[in-house]
Amino acid sequence: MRIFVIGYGQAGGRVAESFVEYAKKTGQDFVVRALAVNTARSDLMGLKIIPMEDRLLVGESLTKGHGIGADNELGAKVATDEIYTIQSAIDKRGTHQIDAFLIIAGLGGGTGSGGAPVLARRLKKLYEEPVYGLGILPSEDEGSLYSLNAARSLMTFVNEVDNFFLFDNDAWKKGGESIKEAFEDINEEIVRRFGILFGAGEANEVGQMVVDAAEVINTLKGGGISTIGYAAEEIESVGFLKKFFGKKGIVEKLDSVTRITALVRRAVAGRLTIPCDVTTAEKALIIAAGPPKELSRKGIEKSKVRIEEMIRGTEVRGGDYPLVKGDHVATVVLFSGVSDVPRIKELQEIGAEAQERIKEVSSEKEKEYQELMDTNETIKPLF
Ligand SMILES: Nc1nc2c(ncn2[C@@H]2O[C@H](COP(=O)(O)OP(=O)(O)OP(=O)(O)O)[C@@H](O)[C@H]2O)c(=O)[nH]1
Ligand SMILES: [Mg+2]
Repeated sequence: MRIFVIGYGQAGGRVAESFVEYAKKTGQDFVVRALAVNTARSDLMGLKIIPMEDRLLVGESLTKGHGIGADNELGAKVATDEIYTIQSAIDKRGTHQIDAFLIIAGLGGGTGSGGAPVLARRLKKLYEEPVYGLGILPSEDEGSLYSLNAARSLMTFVNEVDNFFLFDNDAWKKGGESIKEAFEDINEEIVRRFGILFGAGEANEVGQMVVDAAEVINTLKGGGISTIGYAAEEIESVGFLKKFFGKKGIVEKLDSVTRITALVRRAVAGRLTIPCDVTTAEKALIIAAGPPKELSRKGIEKSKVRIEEMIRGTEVRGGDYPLVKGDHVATVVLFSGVSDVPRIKELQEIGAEAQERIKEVSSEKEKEYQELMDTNETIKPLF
C-alpha cells in the first residue's frame, strides 16, 4: 500500500528516514512521501536522507528553533498553533495517490509526543484515508518524566488514529548498550516489520494469493493497539547443509508448507514490537514474503486456522508478498486490537505517580508562597 509518512520529533524523523531507506533498498515504492516535523533545527539538520525541502521547522516563535525539552504540553500547543502550516505542507506534497497516513513519534519527549496526536486529529478530519500512528515507548531508564509523557500521549494518540502501532524501546534494547547506540539497530528492526506490512500491498510480482492494501486496511479497521511478530530464514542455508551431509538427506530440504507454518509459529512466539498477550487480539493478518516458489498457499491456510483458534476475534487474513530479489523467506503476523499490554499498565502507574509528585511539589511551592504572603501580612509599615 502507498503511505505518506510523517516523522514528528526526533525519533519520528529518524524512523521515517529508516522507512525511506528500506523502501529504496528493497526497490519497493510504498513510501510515497516522507515529511519530518520538529521544533529543533539541529534535529532536522541531523537527518541524512529526507530532502531538505521535506523538513519542516515548527514553533520557531516560541522556541527559536531550539526544541522544547520534553514538555509535551508545549508540544501540543506548538502543533495546535501551527496546524495550518503542517497541513498545507502535507497537502502541497500531494495526497491523492495514497492509501494511508502514518504518523511516527517517540512518546517520551515533548515535540512528537504532544504534537503527533494533534496532527492525527486534524488529518482524520480532513482526509478519508486512514491515519495510523506509530508510537515509540521510552526505555524505563530514561526516567519518570518520559514515562509520564508517554502515558499521557498514548491515551490521546490511540483515540485520534484509525489504528495505533506500538513499539517498545525497552523490549528491544540489547544488554550493555546505551539506548542511543541501539537506535540504529532498533530502527532497522522496526522497518523490517513495517516494511513487509505496508510494502505487501505494493508487490510487483505475481503470486498465489497476494496481499493487497484493502486486506491490511481491513485488518486495521476497528482501531485499538496493534503489535507485530516477525521471523525470517535464509533459503540457501538448507541447500548448503545438504551439500555437506550428502544426498541421502540427513537434512531434508524443508518443503514450503512446513517452512511457512514454522516461520509463522516463530513470529508469534518471538519478540513482538510491543510485548503483549496476543490471544486478546480482535483481528490478525499473516504475510509471507519471499521468492514466489518458496511461498505456500497451504502454509498460509494452515497458519490461519491456528491463529484463528488462538485469538479472541474471528477475522484472520493471510497472503503472500512475492519478492524476486532476496534470499530469505520472512513472515509477519499483525495482531490488531490487542487489549492486554503490561507495558501500558506499567507506564500509567509510573505516570500517575509522577503526576502525584509534581502535584506535591507544586503544592509545597504554593505553601511556601502562602507562608511568605502570610509573613508579609505581618510586616508593619516602616513609617
Ligand atoms: N527507536 C528509537 N527511539 C528513539 C530514537 N530517537 C529518540 N528515541 C526515543 O524517543 C524518545 C524521545 O523522543 P524524541 O523524539 O527525542 O523527542 P522529541 O519529539 O524530539 O521532543 P523534544 O526533543 O523533547 O522536544 C525517547 O524515549 C528516546 O529513547 C530513534 O532514533 N529510535
Ligand atoms: Mg527533540
